[in-house]
Amino acid sequence: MSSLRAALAENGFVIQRQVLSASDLEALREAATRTTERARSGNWPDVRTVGKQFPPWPKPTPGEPPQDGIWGVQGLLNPALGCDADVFARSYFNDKVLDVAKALMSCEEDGGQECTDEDLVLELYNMLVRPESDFELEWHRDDVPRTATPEEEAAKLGIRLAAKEGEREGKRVKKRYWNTQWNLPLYPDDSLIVVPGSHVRVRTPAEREAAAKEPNMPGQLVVHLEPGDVVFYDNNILHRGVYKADKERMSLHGSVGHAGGGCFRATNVLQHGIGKWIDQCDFSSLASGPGGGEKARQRAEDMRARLVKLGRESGDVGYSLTG
Ligand SMILES: O=C(O)CCC(=O)C(=O)O
Repeated sequence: MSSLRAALAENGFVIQRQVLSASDLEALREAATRTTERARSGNWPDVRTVGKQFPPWPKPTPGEPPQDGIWGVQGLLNPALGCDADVFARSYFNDKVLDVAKALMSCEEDGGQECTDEDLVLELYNMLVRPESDFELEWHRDDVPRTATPEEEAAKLGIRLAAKEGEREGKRVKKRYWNTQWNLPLYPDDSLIVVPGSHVRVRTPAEREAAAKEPNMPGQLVVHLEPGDVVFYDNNILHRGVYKADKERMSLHGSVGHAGGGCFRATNVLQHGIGKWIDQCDFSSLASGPGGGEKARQRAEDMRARLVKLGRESGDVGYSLTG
């Protein structure tokens, strides 16, 4: 498991192949298809609308398809999705996903501690879907605005700028991960593009000067995933999404936190409006069925309780980025 951490530290992402069984995948595709249709037709309030990259996204008028279509569905654990929320919950709390997340948030070196179930905080579970017209995101880091100076960027990334005049390369002060984020596609997926290693350095002059949607960023890598693969990534890696209207996409987009991070993640998580319904979640379906049991249900409840506590302690969190 420390090899996962080493790969994340080096590249800013790590891929695990085939974490879902064929029957999990089948059930998820059915739930995801129903949920996407509901959202496309204007019958789900929390969507990512085409043309807008960051929250808050406008709410559709109930029953009317959002004008320019959608590229994401928010709130897969929201109980208003009925039994589809149970299917999504089973995948969010899947041991194969959470075991990797725990490994990535552990810090066994330098007297640090292993991350256990008791540290986990429920965060986001959304789905990124095929838009009905081609759409691209700008290059970004989730928590650092484009306008950040190299000094501000270095501070956000937890790196030190080299002291020598003219040298911009940052050297990371050992980073402790207080959250991890993943994409788990249900169809072959190559929408996510990253610049490997960019999570531990400030942008180069070429990256700063590049067009917001530069199609050929130096060193960029298209992340190719098969259904049931999962990529975990540092959400401050330089990345973007490119979406084609004629290519099916349903990618489960999750994140989980470590309670030790305190309010550090509050804005990133709560800006998505999850606080409005998280109290109403019911994870009792996890007490039975494949991979389930009382322990799984209790872990989910405890993760939810840690998020509710975070929300209570954080107050008004605002938004990470605009646009
Ligand atoms: O579509 C993707 O995989 C990337 C999405 C993304 O960059 C974001 O949500 O900030």
